[in-house]
Amino acid sequence: METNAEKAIPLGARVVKVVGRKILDSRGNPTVEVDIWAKSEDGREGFGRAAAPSGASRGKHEVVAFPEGGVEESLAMVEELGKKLVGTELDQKSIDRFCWEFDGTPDLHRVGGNAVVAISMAAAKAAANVSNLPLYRYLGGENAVRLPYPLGNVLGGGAHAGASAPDIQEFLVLPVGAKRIVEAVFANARVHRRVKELIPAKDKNFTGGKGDEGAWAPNLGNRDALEVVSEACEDVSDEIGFEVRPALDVAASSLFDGSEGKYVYDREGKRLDTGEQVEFILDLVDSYKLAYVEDPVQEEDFDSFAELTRKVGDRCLICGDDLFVTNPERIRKGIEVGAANAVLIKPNQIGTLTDTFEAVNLSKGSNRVPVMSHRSGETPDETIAHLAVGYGCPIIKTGAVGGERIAKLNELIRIEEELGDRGRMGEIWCK
Ligand code: 2PG
Ligand code: MG
Repeated sequence: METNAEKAIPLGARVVKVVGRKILDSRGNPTVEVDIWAKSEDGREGFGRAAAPSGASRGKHEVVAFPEGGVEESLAMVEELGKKLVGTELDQKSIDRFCWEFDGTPDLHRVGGNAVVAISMAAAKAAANVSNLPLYRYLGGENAVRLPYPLGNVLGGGAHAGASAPDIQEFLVLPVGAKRIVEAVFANARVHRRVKELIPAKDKNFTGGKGDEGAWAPNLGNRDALEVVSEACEDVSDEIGFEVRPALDVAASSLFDGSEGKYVYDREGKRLDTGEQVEFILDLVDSYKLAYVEDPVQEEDFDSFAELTRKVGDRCLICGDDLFVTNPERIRKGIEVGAANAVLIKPNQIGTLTDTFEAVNLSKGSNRVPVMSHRSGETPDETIAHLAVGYGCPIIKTGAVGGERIAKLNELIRIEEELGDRGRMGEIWCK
């Protein structure tokens, strides 16, 4: 599939101005926002603004978010790069290629991946704006009518919360039975609320604390946390009349101690070797009817990903985040060995929309579900909602509550409204 941006529809538009600025992310850290103005030959003006998110549990093979001098140095590079872009054609591939060439490093550490992704996304939004189309429609054309199922984080630990929270990073929910995005989004919010009501039975001192993504961060072990989330899913499924299933992001690279080759569960005082880790995950998948497990093993272990996919891939999505880092080369390697049946898509892991789109297409072409995703540090930027619809990703992982998370969810509700009768949910097969 080619997108309009890929086909480089001759907009006859050129970049007029590029401005970068430092803004706050949801953790209170600085990140980069970029504005791009453009104008077509017949005088149509366009504007695009995009901000980059930041991860806390970053994959080893991601591009580098900021240069050594941090956001300030990145912004100085954006100023220089932006001047060179002025007057050039507003064509996604050329702009993305130019960013790579200007940076000149294999991991974008000179300009910073976050600045590059903000430029790339702002360029797409400016082009959509010149074309007078919403971004999802500009990217995906007439066929962009499928809404993604929202995968929402309701309870969390790991690198996103304090030491007494669970070792597993994210306990998520996927409303697999929803017929509309608006139902799906409210189902997740309802589970989030129900989880809060259920926690005190297991954690008497729970004060309502949350982690980075708005998920509750109680003093609970992994199994207790899963009991709570799965009970909340059952309660809410009964109330609303369609199924919501539990899911996990184990973020296993954060647990892995490479020197010992063991997965260290600090809170529970457990150390598992690779075989035991795989057994542990297999048991959780069937005990809790998990719909999705992300990063069940560490980022270099393609073989264990393949083993898990072989064993439970018919009933559960096994998704690679740190494993693939949205990198086409690593996805190709995964395809060769049969690792994973879903691929997390985080544009800032790879730097540009051109690379992101290639990652999505490789995933789809190999029957892997592309899952568009936020980062733990976010802004109210809503671009990934459009990318999910425009690129036809059947799932979007973007939290359940919180301003920077609902910015994406509410945008999806608006897109669904705009699509009217043509809108449908995407196809996932872990139902
Ligand atoms: C993840 C993400 C998002 P981070 O591991 O999938 O939930 O976390 O952005 O910290 O990498
Ligand atoms: Mg992850």
